[in-house]
Order: sequence, then C-alpha cells, then structure tokens
Amino acid sequence: MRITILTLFPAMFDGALGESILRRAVDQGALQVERRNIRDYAQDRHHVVDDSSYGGGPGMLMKPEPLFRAVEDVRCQAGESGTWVVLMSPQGRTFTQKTAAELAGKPHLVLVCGHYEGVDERFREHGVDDEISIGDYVLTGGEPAALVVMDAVARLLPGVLGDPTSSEMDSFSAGLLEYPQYTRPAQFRAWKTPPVLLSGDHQAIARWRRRQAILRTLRRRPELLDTAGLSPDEIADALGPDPEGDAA
Ligand code: 9D3
Repeated sequence: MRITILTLFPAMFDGALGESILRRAVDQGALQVERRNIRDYAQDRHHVVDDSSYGGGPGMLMKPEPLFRAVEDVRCQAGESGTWVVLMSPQGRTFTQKTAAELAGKPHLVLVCGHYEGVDERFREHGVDDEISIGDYVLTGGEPAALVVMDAVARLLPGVLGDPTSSEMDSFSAGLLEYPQYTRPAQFRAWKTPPVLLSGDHQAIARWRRRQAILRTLRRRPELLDTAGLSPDEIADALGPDPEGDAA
C-alpha cells in the first residue's frame, strides 16, 4: 500500500516514521510513505497558501489552488485509479477500527492535512473523496490525525504485525475491552496475580478472562456491548454466579 501525505509540515512525521512499527512496515516494503509540501504547489512569488475568510471572521483559511494542484498532481502521477483522497477535518466522519479496515483495502491513500481555521469549502466539496475526524477534540492541524490514521491502517497490512493475535481472531472477544493482564513477577509489592492465571487450567483461565472482559466493558464502556453481538443471555452466562463477588 502507498500513503501520500499532503501537509505544510512534512517534518512532523519524521519521528513516527523513523521508529517502531511504521518504520518496519516501510522497511519491509508493506507500506510506502510519501510526503509532499502543499506550499510547493503555490504558484505566486511568496508561495502563499492561506488567506482571510470572505464575509469576515477571525483566522485564516487554506486557499483552494495549492490544494487542488497538489491533489491533481498526485492523482495524475498515480494514474488516477485506486487513489482515495481523504481530508483530515474536525467535520469528517469519526474514525473507528472499521474505518481503518476499510482504508487498509485502498491501494493508494492520500491524507490531506489542513491547518489554520480550515480549508476553502470548494476543496472539501470537489477535491476529496472522503473526510475524516479522529474524535471530538480540537487539534492544531490535521497532522496528528493523519498519523493516527496511518498507524491504525499500517498495522492491518499483511505481514506488518506478523500473525494476527489469537485475541484478534477470537470472535468471542470482538468488540469487548481487554481482560486484565499480568506478567512476572507473580507478586509485585503487595499486589498478587490472580491465582487462576497461575493454575494451568486453560478452561478456567478462558472463563475468567471472558468474564473480566465483559465486566470491564459493562462498567467502562456499556455502549460497546450493544455492538459486540452478545445477547443478554450470553452476558448473564459469562458472568455466571459471581465467584469473586465483583459483579457490576
Ligand atoms: C472554531 C472552529 N474550529 C473547529 C473546531 C476550527 C478548527 C480548529 C482546529 C479547524 C481546524 C482545526 C485543526 N484540526 C484538524 O485539522 C483536524 C482534527 C481535529 O481538530 N480534531 C479531530 N480530528 C481532526 S482531523 C483534522
């Protein structure tokens, strides 16, 4: 897969691309990342990319010409087919794991990062295929959001993470929060690892984990249970008679 990032601040991606999983994905050839500076597509002498808003109001907007020229240049060089252009924007559809999976199927993603108070409406309307927000909070620009999208998409590409983990394969745990996890030492300070996890009884461990995952989801993110595909019976069944006395 290929990802092109259109940004006024290409260096903001240096750190993330130079480390860890994203770097490995690029080194392995599973992912090709290209950054282009939108300012390079401005045609006036001072490479101006922003201007004030018609009708007045505070702040600056990104001018349409450099944005259209940048996207059209990428689309032409890519041969047009399979290029999916996404504007990172607070007004976009909210990014989820489902969106990540959908975008991971595109051969060429173009992530456009806005800055200032936003972009000229004609670019939003006629220049892009999609518009995505990563959640309801205010960033200084689209770059951190593009990084989030790129990271979530990259780990879904074949070969990037190695084999999918068994919990990702396990349809029972889909849509639930994770169960509590422990590693050595068995006791740290006053805090002991739940004995069932040291018991070697794999069936008991699986039951305990499932119960913990459901309890935790019920307490912290009850709305997730609506889409986890669990019937009330399955929930009651997994929770059972409450052996630890910690029912919700
Ligand atoms: C006062 C109106 N503001 C909208 C909330 C203007 C504005 C603030 C911040 C316009 C753009 C931005 C920069 N943010 C993004 O470009 C952005 C973003 C975000 O702020 N939150 C979540 N997802 C995203 S994707 C792009």
